[in-house]
Amino acid sequence: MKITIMTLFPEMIEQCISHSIMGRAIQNGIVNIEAIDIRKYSGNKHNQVDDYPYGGGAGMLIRAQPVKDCYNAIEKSHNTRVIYMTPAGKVWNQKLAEEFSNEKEIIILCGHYEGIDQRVIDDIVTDEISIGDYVLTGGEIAAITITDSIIRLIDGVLGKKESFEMESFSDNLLEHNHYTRPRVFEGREVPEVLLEGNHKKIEQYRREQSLRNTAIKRPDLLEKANLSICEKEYVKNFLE
Ligand code: 6GU
Repeated sequence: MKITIMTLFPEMIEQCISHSIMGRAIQNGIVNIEAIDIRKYSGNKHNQVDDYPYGGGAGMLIRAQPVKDCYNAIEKSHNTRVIYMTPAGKVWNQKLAEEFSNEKEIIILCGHYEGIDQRVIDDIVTDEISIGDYVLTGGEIAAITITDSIIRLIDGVLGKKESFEMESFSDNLLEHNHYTRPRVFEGREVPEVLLEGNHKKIEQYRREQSLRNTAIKRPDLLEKANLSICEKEYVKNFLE
């Protein structure tokens, strides 16, 4: 997969993606992530990309032309999806991450200042995405967030396939708790069932933990989760 990020702060992106699992996926050639500096397409010798808003008001806007020229410079297919990072977009979730992880190419546009001239958004953007109901100073951190959530779903990026088959949100349930050595840490013991080696019992215990965690921390998820009649009864123990 190729992800191209249009931004005024390419170093921010490059720094973040060069570590850990994203860094390794790039090294291994599984994904190709490129941050392009919109400022390179300013078209003037001061490298100025912003201007005052028509109609007045606070703040500056990114002009349409540098964004369009930057977009035109990207090698792409005719149907490449273009995501604009904006708090006014659709709120990102695991389902969207799964959907986008099947794309061959994605372009992400990061805004800054008060925004971008609407005409270039109307022209090139296919999807407007937010990462939650709060305001960030720019789209870069949001772009890195969605990029991470997409590429970890691509085959070969994580070690074992099961490492994301059994994780939070995969069935609208949160994960069970995890324990490693030592058996007793500052007086807190590892649950006995995990030490006994009965895999059926362990699986059952973990399922119950997962249901319990979801009922306590994110009861809103239970509606969409796929529960048996028994499990529906079980979670009632943890709901008010
Ligand atoms: Cl995508 N951008 C900005 N600037 N703020 C946000 C956001 C995006 N998502 C939530 N807040």
